[in-house]
Amino acid sequence: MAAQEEFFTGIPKIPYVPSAGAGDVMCFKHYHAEEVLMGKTMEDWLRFSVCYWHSFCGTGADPFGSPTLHRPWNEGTPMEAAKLRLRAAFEFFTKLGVKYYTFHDRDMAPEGSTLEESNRNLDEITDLALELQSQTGIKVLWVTCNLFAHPRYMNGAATNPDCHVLAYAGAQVKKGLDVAKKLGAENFVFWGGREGFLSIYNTDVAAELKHMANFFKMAVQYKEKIGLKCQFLIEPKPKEPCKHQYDYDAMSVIGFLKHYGLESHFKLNIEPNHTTLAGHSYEHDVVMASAFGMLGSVDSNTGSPDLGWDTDQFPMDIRNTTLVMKTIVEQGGLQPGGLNFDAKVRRESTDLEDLFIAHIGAMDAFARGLRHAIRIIEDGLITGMVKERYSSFSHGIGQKVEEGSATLEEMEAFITQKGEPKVTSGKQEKYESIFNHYI
Ligand code: XUL
Ligand code: CO
Repeated sequence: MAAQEEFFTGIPKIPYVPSAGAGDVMCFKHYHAEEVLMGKTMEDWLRFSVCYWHSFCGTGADPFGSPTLHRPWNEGTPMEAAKLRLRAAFEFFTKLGVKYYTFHDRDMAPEGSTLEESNRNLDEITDLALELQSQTGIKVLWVTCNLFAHPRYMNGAATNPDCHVLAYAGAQVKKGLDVAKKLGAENFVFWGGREGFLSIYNTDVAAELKHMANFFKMAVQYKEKIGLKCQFLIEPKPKEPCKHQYDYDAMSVIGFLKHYGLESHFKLNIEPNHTTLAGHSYEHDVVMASAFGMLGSVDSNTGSPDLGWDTDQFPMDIRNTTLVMKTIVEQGGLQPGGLNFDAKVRRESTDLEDLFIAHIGAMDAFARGLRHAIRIIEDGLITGMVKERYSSFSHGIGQKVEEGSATLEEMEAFITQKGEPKVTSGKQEKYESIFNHYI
């Protein structure tokens, strides 16, 4: 196949057609990249990114069946296919109008039989990535190292009981950080799929957590040494592939980072399908991470709450996207993070155009979420009601609690004087009705 060949023939650059009918799914009806809302373009609020592994390496294989997605870029030797895949990906990003992409080291270039060979493969493919980036202006939202697929990592990478394996992971991350610098990645993600345990009987949890923290400290040190400017992110997930993963959810990761003094070097990459696997509602970890000033990026996908595993579906639910965008707008945006579609088309969605339809639908779902969130925020009704609900903390004894200067003796004196508090309605249904008005 010639290098300049088109992979998505017959598909033009996706236009914005707000008047398009319900059946026209190959255009944006809500996402208008350059439209300015609350002082920022939609493109800057949303910072969409396409992920490489699902969209360009995914085959549709599952534990019960063979590949169903036969892609025209999977031809030739692994290195030839890696180059075709990269060209196909850049054609896709350009036609879709997305400025960012994300990848694991091993989905961009095949793993060799030694670290040196893997690194050479990565050098060769990232040379081409750099060329395509400068031709198109498309950038890397984040890079990550795959520290979970190779058999050597079956008992963990940074938490492996054998330091020889931890060292391999360290060497791999060193190269990953070099690649991040070479390609100007804006973030670097750590997702600890094998950092956890399957049996507590054979596991020294305290040792493993300390090793993981020290591993992160080595990464911070090397990042500073090479002058890499990107934001480090940890992606929580409670389970799968491990029975229990240490980065269980946003609060576990925040607690871990603070315990080991790493909180100023990391933020969180929240994936809502992981949040729901942890037993929380869709928006929970986005809200919690943001409350601590640690929401760095979002792996925008969804699960099926009626299933117990990570289905990585494209996010299409407007209520969910509205709640996520409300948090993002309230914190002033996600930069240098973004909304990365860590999502895969279904095994049964076998047409090449399904890749476009999925991304367009999800981008429109987030664009609608953004428009709704901005109406909610600009109207100020819900914000005003919440503010009023906490108004007792703006003066008197409440203000002292707010500032952290109150004592239990003062609480007692206050109650002795004021007696029993009045019950106040939480008005949940009123809030829900008002929220529904905007979507
Ligand atoms: C796994 C997952 C990963 C990370 C990057 O559930 O979400 O793809 O986003 O390793
Ligand atoms: Co993810």
